[in-house]
Amino acid sequence: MSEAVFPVPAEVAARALVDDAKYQEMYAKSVNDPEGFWGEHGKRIDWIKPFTKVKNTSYDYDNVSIKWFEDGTLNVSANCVDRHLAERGDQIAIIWEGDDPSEHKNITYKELHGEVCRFANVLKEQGVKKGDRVTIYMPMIPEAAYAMLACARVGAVHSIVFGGFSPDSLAQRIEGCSSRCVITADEGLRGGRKVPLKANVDKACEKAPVDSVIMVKRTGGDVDFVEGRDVWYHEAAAKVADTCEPEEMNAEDPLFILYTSGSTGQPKGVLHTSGGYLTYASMTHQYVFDYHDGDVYWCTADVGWVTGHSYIVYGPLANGATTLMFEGVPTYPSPSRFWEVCDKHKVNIFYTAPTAIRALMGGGDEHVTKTDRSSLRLLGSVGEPINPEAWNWYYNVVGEKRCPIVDTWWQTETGGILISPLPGATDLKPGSATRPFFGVQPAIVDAEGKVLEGATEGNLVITDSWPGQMRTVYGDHDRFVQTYFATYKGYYFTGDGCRRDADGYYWITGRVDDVINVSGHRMGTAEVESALVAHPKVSEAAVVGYPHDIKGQGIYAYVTLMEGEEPTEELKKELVKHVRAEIGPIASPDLIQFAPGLPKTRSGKIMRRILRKIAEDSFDSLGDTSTLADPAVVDDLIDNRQNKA
Ligand code: 6R9
Repeated sequence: MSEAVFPVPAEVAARALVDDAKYQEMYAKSVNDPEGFWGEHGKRIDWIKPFTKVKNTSYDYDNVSIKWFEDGTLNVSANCVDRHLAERGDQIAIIWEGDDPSEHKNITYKELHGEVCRFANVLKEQGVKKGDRVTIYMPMIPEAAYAMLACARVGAVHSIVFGGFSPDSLAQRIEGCSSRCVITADEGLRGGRKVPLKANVDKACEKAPVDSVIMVKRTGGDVDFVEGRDVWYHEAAAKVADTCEPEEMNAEDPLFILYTSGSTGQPKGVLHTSGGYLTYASMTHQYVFDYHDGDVYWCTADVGWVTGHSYIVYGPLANGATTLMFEGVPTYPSPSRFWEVCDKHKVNIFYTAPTAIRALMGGGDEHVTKTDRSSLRLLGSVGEPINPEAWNWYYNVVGEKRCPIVDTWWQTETGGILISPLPGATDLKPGSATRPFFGVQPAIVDAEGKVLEGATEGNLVITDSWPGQMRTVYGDHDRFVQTYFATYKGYYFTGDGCRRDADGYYWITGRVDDVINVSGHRMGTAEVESALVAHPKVSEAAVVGYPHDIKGQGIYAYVTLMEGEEPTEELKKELVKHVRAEIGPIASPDLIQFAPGLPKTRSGKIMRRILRKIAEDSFDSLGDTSTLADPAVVDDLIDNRQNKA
């Protein structure tokens, strides 16, 4: 097979932290002697009481337990803020770029320290203590980062809920970890449109009451104010000191919970702890992005997703970096926005998602080429497999063939990047996440769990722990074990399919479970189905993903109506609205097909394989349908398919 290979450019190699020989050497040490390797690299962060134990982890099905640096103590916010004050107090920590191009703000490390301390003191005044859970439902404004770091400072565990989730989803997540405090803003601002964050919090709190709601003023829009519960942040902050002693935390004390979708049931609260997570986030940020002092780094994610946690806030700030935080969207006020922001702030490292690249690619090259972009040195991609067409456009047009692309594969569960090129060490192949990071041991297994060697394809597992790995599902360790360690005993199962080529490069082929990836957002088909059947006119629903030009995958819903209900276009619209209200706009079905019956086995199991094929418009290879209870339903589904070419 002839595939394009892009060797490491000489200028990139010249300044890079590691070349290929160094990568090989460090990787070998990291897997042959993890204790020695991580014992050394664990020192990259500041410990209050240094650890003496490095790794204590077991993937044994009967005793899954993951601990790193377990007797060390530290404070994550002190690592991200205080420890930089002496050397880089006046350096910019956060560049904030508003939704409207006329608004931006630079926050130095010294200023960040004052802001985080104030926020921490406000939390304390609201009775938030070490170990308490705090839900954050915020727009992309600096206060979101202050709030995260303030939680870390007082030892509270934050749970961020993306602003695109509905009040019901928010309520579920507040309840799921019994948060007593919610931090929000009056309204968010995205692409010139207002997002009613506080109104959503009010609705959520009808179902999941909390003791306090701290509200940051962003737009000044009209909001309700509940006496005794609500606090304006600016009023509370004016009354507290701008210093606050950081709480001494154990390495294994929880840092945050982040809800994410799986193949079954409701979203899981992925729990990350302090020492190992921060070590791993900061180390991957430095090496994968080849971050050097003075670089300006921009990750376009939202802090509501794990990418925002690890690569806007914790990783970069632990490294004393300058990190850019963007409130808006790629296409507002024009499809040149990303590149205008790169020029305005002289961005060197730019990290975004394939869905954004595809959307901008569709808008035409002139929106890119009319900007300068000469500051750019490195490009990154995350969230889903990047198709070679988008990769080439990103490389040729955006990066002008100068900038390597790091295609970083990882998950909410992994805390940080597991498979990615290192700019100075790895030749690139468009569409491949290439090679494992230090300490990461991927393997490919067949359906029975047999490890496959050499060039092969199968399911991706990781055979041993790394410091950034999630520790448990909040409040449900058994679910953690069943979800990740039961399918292939002795291994962490990623849920992704993967191919390994003759050079040992990894190519992620997408999820092999019932999780779909819509614009880089993870969505459980079961969640969308349960939202649909909650509608009074719906009797049954089955949801699958189908290939979508911009989103990667679109949501295709097969819906069986209650006896006597009319299958109208109006009802389709109503169902879309209903799902948006139940879960949030990100879960809106793209296509709905009314199905008098769903293809089921005689034992009543829906045959999703068939539904996926029909949704893909490739039904001539449906495979064996002989086990269906009523094979005739398939013909009706094909005749009425919604994704006809
Ligand atoms: C960081 C993040 C995780 C799932 C993951 C995989 C897909 C992410 C990818 C990628 C191919 C990449 N994914 N990065 N697939 N190449 N570079 O996205 O976390 O939201 O938990 O999603 O996303 O399928 O399993 P999360």
